[in-house]
Amino acid sequence: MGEVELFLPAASSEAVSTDGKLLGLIVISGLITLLVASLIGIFAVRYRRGSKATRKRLPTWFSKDIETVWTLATAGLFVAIFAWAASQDFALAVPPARSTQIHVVGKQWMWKVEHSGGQREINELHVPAGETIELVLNSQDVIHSFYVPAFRLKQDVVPGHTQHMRFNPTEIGTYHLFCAEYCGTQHSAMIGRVVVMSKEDYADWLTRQPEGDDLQEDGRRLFVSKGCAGCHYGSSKVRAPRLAGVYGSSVPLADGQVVTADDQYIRDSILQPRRDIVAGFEPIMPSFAGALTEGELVSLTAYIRSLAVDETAR
Ligand code: HEC
Ligand SMILES: [Cu+2]
Repeated sequence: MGEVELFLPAASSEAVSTDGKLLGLIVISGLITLLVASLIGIFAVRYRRGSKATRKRLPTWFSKDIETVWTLATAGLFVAIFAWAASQDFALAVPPARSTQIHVVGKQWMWKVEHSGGQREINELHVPAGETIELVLNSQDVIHSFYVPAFRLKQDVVPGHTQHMRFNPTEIGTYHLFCAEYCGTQHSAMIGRVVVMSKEDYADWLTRQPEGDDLQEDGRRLFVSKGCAGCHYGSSKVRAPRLAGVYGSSVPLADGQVVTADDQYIRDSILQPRRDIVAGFEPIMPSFAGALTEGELVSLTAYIRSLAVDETAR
């Protein structure tokens, strides 16, 4: 970082596979260019005006066959390249069995990061090498784009949507972080750095951060202070669904649909409660749009997620 680099470092396994694809494309196009250029050269010399080369007409079926073969060959090549690249993209989209989840909120004009232990940082992201990292991205205002060239990864962050971005950092070091979507006058200042550390250094770094409440604890407090508990705790007189075990389950809705309660669903339930009404309940939950910051939503979701695991926390 700092000096001008000709070749970007490849600091994640995704970077290695992306570079592989790029190299593959360059080699294939290079070989084809070479083939076409040399044929042009050879034919230009061989059939130049006045040369004694035979110029007999070929039967039409022959040129038709050649035409068919090379059309099919190039089409096949394109499909093969597509399948190769798509399979790698699909592999990226599959949630890993185990990952370190880190929440990132983009806002004009900074990246706010929250580790699951409650550690917070701004325009910096510390991650351990050799683990699958899953970033859960949200935007508080406009469209931003989380871009780490050394990982060859870029993810648009659209307000109202929860985006996931996964990578396996491999090389210890410090790398550029950019916002790659014009998001207002200070867009160009929305830059930061990603610090890839060894597992031990990362664990050490986490303990050295100022004690913040962890996200679950933060969420539990908000759940009470924002009035959610008044309806959702078992002792309430209002009929509202219990939230223990909801996260990750299939929720039947009043309109007959069944949806999976993931981050996006929890978020929509809080911000647009009228959209997905749980079957058997009245649509009495008020919308909390504008009343909660992105960070608070992240904490509330973390709390509701923790209820799925810990049944005693009702
Ligand atoms: C006035 C009572 C009331 C308040 C306050 C309230 N809720 Fe609700 N909530 C409900 C009811 C009733 C439902 C079921 C009907 C629906 O889906 O809108 C519900 C549904 C939900 C669901 C979907 C549950 C499921 O089983 O799929 C979530 C998640 C949720 N609320 C979270 C919250 C959070 C977080 C807060 C505080 C920020 C909150 N609620 C505040 C009454 C309330
Ligand atoms: Cu931005």
